[in-house]
Amino acid sequence: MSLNIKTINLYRLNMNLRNPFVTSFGTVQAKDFFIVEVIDAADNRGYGESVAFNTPWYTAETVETTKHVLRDFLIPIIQTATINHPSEVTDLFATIKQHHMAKAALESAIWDVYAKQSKLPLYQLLGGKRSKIDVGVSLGMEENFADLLDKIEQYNTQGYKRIKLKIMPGHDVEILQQVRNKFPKIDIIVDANGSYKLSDLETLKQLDQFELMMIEQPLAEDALLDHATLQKALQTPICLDESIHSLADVQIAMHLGSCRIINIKQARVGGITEAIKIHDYCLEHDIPVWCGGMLESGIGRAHNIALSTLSNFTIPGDIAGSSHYFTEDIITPEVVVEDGVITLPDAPGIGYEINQAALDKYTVEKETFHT
Ligand code: OSB
Ligand code: MG
Repeated sequence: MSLNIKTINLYRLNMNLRNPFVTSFGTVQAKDFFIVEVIDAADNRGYGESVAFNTPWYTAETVETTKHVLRDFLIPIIQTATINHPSEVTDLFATIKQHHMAKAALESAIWDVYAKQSKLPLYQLLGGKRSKIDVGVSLGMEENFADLLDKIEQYNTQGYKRIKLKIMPGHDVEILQQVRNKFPKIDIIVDANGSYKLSDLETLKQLDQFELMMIEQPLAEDALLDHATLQKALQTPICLDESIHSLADVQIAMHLGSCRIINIKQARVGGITEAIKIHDYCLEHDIPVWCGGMLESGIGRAHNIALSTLSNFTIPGDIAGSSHYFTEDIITPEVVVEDGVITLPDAPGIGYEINQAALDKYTVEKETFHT
């Protein structure tokens, strides 16, 4: 039976983060993004979120490219297609190259509406067997180092299972030395967002002394060969984030020895179907994975939470509670983290209701498409 999608709504939202999020590539404060709403003939509503920023500093996509590709290419494909299962959507989009974040926003909404039609929680439909996931938090850089130490203390006390810290050249060894002096035992990931070069090898080697869980994306997005050289010189496992756009990228990285761990962001790999393929491949090849984040609102977060119930997500993801990011989220209930654990809601689909008043309040543009 076909999904029978009748309407697609594209909402553009502006939501401010409670705190500016500072990384080596820039600062995010005002979030400008899209929510895709897919409505079927029985008025089931599925939701997805686009995660690209206004500037192409994380990867190449932006809010404007997302809008262009959704309106002019991806939505028209869905308007004329007959879809029997959400896993068909990736193939339907194959004539459109890259633009994975735009694809994922629509694909994940179609998974949600299908789960609602099937009256199943999305995580169960995806094959998740556990209803609780362990989570960690990703902390941006702070101008004042004492503030960073306070935040680490605060999130550690709240029970987050591990802390991720952003590093960049000139903002690394000394900072980690002080963090380790104060917190000798906590689990730490560092994320460079591609800010180092292989010529920084001597600095990167010094990070081995801090017994980090991993170094995330030390080198540039396309530097798979250099990552392989670096991994051979380091004890600390490398995890790739920006470099991984597909299962094929994972296969190349593993063939070269570019990393030992994969950060899966469904939005970066074009949606849930590709994310599951990567998960399954990594499970088969003994490569641990974890779920990354893009400072999403509750809708994108709910998809990340559902995906994280799959068995090879053995490392806590970057999935903090709603209140870490926003004063008010657009879902209800909001995402709550208790002792570093999120309990999955058991309602059909993403399992969280839309907070319609909040969605309306943050919407600055809305466009409707019919099939
Ligand atoms: O590199 O993982 C990253 C946020 C925006 C863009 C890239 C990254 C991040 C984070 C925060 O580290 C993850 C989150 O809390 O959503
Ligand atoms: Mg990262």
